[in-house]
Amino acid sequence: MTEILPRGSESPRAHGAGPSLAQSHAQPTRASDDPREPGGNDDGRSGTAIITRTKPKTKRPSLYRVLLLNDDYTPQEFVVHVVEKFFNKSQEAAFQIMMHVHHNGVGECGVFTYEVAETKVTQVMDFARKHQHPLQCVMEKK
Ligand code: TYC
Repeated sequence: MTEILPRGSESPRAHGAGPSLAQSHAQPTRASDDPREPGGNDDGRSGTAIITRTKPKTKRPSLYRVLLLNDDYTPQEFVVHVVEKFFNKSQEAAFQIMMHVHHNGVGECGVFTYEVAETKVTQVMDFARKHQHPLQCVMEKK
């Protein structure tokens, strides 16, 4: 993909760099950088200076925590099984997560992009309902 860039945005920043990412989509901030501006940095021949980007600009997806909520009825063993089965945790890690939820009311099973998180929530809720347990699973934006 090649796109036409506003002047001043031809050096994409690395992920996590600096506070001024917002400027990368902005119009030229100096009149002299605007090719439409008389006396600016225009090449003075075509009336238009074009800078292209060959590398696509990537955007990091938003991330979502998938949480289990405590209740008084779902058996501990069932919760451990759910965490192993849907969040690919070892029995030991799943037990720790279950106990965290049991003691704190809520706990994180994993962090995913939106559609993966939504799928996990649906899978857990369907599985709990099928086994007639009131276990609740939710997602929250990080
Ligand atoms: N509190 C439940 C019990 O004592 C166990 C439990 C843990 C339930 C975690 C839900 O997300 C949960 N049987």
